[in-house]
Amino acid sequence: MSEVVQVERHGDVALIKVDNPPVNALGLAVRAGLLRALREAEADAAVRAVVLVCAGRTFMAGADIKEFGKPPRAPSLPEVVEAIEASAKPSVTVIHGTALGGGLEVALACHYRIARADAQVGLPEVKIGLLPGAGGTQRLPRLVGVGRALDMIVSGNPVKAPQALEYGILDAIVEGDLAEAGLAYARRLLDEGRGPRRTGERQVEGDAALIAARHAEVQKRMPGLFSPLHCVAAVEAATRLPLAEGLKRERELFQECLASPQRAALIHAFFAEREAAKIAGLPADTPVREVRTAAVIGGGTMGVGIALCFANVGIPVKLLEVDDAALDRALQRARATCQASVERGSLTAEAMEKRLGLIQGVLDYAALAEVDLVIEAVFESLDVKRQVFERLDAVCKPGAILASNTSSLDLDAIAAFTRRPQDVVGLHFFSPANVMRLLEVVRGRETSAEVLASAMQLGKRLKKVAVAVGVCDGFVGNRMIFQYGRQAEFLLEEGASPAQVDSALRDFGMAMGPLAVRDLSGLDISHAIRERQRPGLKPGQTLPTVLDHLYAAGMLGQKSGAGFYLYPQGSRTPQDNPALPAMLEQAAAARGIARQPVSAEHIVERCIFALVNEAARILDEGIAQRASDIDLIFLNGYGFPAWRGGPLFHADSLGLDQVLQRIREFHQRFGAWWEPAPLLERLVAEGRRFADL
Ligand code: T1G
Repeated sequence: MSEVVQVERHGDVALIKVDNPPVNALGLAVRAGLLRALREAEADAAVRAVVLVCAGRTFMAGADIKEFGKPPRAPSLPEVVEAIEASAKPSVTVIHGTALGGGLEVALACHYRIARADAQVGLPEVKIGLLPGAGGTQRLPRLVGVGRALDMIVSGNPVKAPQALEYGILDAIVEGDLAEAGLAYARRLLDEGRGPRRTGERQVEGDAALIAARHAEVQKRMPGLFSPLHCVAAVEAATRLPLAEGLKRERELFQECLASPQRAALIHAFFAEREAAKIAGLPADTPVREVRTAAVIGGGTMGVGIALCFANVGIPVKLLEVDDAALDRALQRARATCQASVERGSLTAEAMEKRLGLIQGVLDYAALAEVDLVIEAVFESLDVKRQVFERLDAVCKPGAILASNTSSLDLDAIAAFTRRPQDVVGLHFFSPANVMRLLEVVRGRETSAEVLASAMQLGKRLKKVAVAVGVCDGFVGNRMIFQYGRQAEFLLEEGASPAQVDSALRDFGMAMGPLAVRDLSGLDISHAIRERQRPGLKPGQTLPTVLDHLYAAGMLGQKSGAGFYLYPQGSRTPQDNPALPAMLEQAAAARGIARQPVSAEHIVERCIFALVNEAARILDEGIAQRASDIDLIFLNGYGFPAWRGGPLFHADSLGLDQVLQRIREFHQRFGAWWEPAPLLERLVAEGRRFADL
């Protein structure tokens, strides 16, 4: 028997144990071992029942995602699953941790399912561009009905054991040793004379109206995504076809998803998230400082959002403001944010009070003397940051981590305001901080390995996607988005309207168009950043001037009711700004160009390739560790479509030779900003991709 699957005999019951760390993925060895163990049990007349358990921290968490895209190797998971269900001997599986994807499909083929109370079960395949391909779309509806099956399969979200018990996925919740619980359950089945109970033999009630409604909903809520609609089609097949044909249809739909470029992109994103936690030169066992208490300086939008990040995971946090009035406003904002979640039903009133109880308003820095970590979210001015960090340096205990939420200021300059630069790190949250998953962890020149490791661990604890970045203007995400936004403004002056630019990029898959984003964040902020950058411009790097016209007219975006768009009576729905065309004509005239129509394809190439070119520079400078880190930043902080894998995965998929050719053309037509990045030229010359770095 292979070591990843072992069999023990307990009287007339065969106990099959899967032991394939870290998550008991159903790789080839596990599939082959399971099938062998099943066949042996089937052939052994002395065996009357089978119990299946997993070692380690979790039940099987699915197929081995690393195998996708490679030639399939028998036995396939459907083959193993069908052998389990067809077995003439009753099988009991005991679930702990997370039974996901193929793991749950194996469990659904077992005749009885019991689980620990803290276990979860789910079919998350849709999140990686697939669908349950080993019977999940056919068996789950037979157990829980079409509606609940569609909820689980289309969302990909797991359900907790008590809910799974209520749904009929589980037969019992058990405690104690997994094997003993399974053996006792099997013993009871045998004593009661209960044999195999096959899910596949159950009928499922069709519901054409429900399926049609879900299909329409998926089309509306998940535009551009390929596999969700296939999930609906597979479940629909279960309502119409006998099991064997339904499984065949499921397999066809699964293969179509497997072949989709979206599957490759989404799996790239899955592994990128796990890769980002690995920092070159930082051993995995680097000691970390535990953050038992935190503090936030500044109760504005960001400060309150950050304070909620800590409270949401149970970390007590002090929120410091300058006076009572400001503090009251901040605490009210925190309450309003939680209240909105309560009204949405995603938070109970009791949980809200518990979280708010963890946020303590303070007015005096002395209150921060014992906290383990302080993060400031004050005004983006180096002078203001200096005042804050000098106070923190004087007050905070030795070993406290001093963090800045600055979005682009020089972290090394900030660290130099203290006598402990080794304890200073950047924690760049993205607004709204309690919602956006991305956290850029900015490593200063002096930041110690321990503080960096502590910050990365804190990021995971806050349920963020933490990506380590170096110090430069804008770090990684904002530095790239500066280029992206600049091209969007140039395109306006060249002839496009804001609506054309934004809809082209929304059609590409961006969550919001670049100009609507600028209006949301405030054109005063854009203007301040640009004025700060102006002295550093290189020869030939001209600036679009439409922003100057809007700024001069007091049009600062949503906050002033007008920017690239109009927002009448405080509406958040952009409308054409009638003052803009004249400004664009003036801007074009100043550049000596006549405005003319611009195609959506050109708009997308100018904006997306600007991201790619700047990312190549960032990689070359070592500001980001790897291309997939940059993809992760854009997937989790800037609304880049996950099904395209991120800007660099997307560039690789287009072919870097094509991308470089277009950048060279843009360099000819639009000048210095389009100087091709040397790394991009090297990769093309060597026939390599960003993924090969
Ligand atoms: N295959 C291969 N490796 C996996 C894996 C998987 N399914 N799941 C996790 N890993 C690796 C991961 O890369 C990391 O590796 C380590 O395990 C720990 O993971 C036919 C087609 C289970 C909730 O989508 O959701 O079944 O970085 O850091 O935070 O219908 O992993 O240590 O080298 O995430 O405790 C469906 C994906 C597959 C589940 C644990 N299953 N995994 O979270 O640990 S498709 C999934 C997770 C399928 C069938 C279909 C999570 C977790 P390394 P981790 P964690």
